[in-house]
Amino acid sequence: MEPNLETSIGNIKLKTPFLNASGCNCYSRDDLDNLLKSDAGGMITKTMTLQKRIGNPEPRYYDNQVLSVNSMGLPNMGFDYYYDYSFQNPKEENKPLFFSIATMNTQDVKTMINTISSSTNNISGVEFNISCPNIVGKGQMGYDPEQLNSFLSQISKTKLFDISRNQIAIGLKMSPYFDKYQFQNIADIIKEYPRIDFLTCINGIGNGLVIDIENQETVINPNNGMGGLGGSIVKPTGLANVRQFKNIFGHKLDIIGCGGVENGSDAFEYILTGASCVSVGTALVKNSSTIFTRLNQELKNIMKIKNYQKLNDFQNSLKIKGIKEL
Ligand code: RRO
Repeated sequence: MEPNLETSIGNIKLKTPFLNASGCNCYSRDDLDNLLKSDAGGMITKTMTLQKRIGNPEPRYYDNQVLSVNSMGLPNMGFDYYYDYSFQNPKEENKPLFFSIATMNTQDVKTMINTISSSTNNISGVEFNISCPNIVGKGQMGYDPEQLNSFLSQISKTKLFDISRNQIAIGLKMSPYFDKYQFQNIADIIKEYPRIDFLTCINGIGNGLVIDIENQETVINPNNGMGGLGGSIVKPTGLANVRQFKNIFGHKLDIIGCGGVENGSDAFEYILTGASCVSVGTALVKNSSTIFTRLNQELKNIMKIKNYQKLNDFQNSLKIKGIKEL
């Protein structure tokens, strides 16, 4: 029998665990239509602000065999554009559509989520991006626990948080953390908001510097040539972040693994570590949305070899070397 790849984010069901990572191939209607037609299990928009933004000067994205670096600066078409698009994608017929929402301006966030709350028919989830590494003059909320708590406290009083989990999943796009105590500190805040269904771990590792040695210059222009890192070099950090938050939260929320997923075995690793879904960033930009067909097949092939019928047969079952199971 063919392995079954069905999974869920909160109470939202997906046919396969793969989504695009926000920011990757999801800026325009054409991009979103390509995702809609693809074999991804779900799709998410570019992080949006209330008003359209053009973002940082180019060149602002670069990739090679092992990494990507970007300082896009949140270019997006503005909330109304994506909200209008959502009406082309009725929930029952198509794949779940998630909205990625920028969190720089809480008043604007409230305006956006009030509109979403007035008609949730076409939107299956909202992911608040608390971790953009590239906004000039703004640190990441993900690294500022007080600011995060104040933001969550305000938005948790809006209508969005009263909508049933069956209608809409609510999540956070997380910064990458590196110190053991950071995980617990951030989790202690998130625990206070039990309506949060999912965390997406991780956004790019901020402010990396990639150099073109031939020209002795940076490969991108904004932010003194520094930007968020993605691609296969960030996979160990992504996996560790999924693991740490899964250890803390258990079944209380779902985790979407993100960072360096290029093939089925990368996805297998994330699910083994505790992820329910896996998003694809750099590898999607390098290929196109047809990558999802290959990823589904490769994950199924691994499951067949290992005799797993469904994701739950191995999800969150990572063993620690040298420790015997009881
Ligand atoms: O647009 C960007 O510069 C950007 C965003 Br909002 C983000 O969340 N992560 C990233 O690597 N780039």
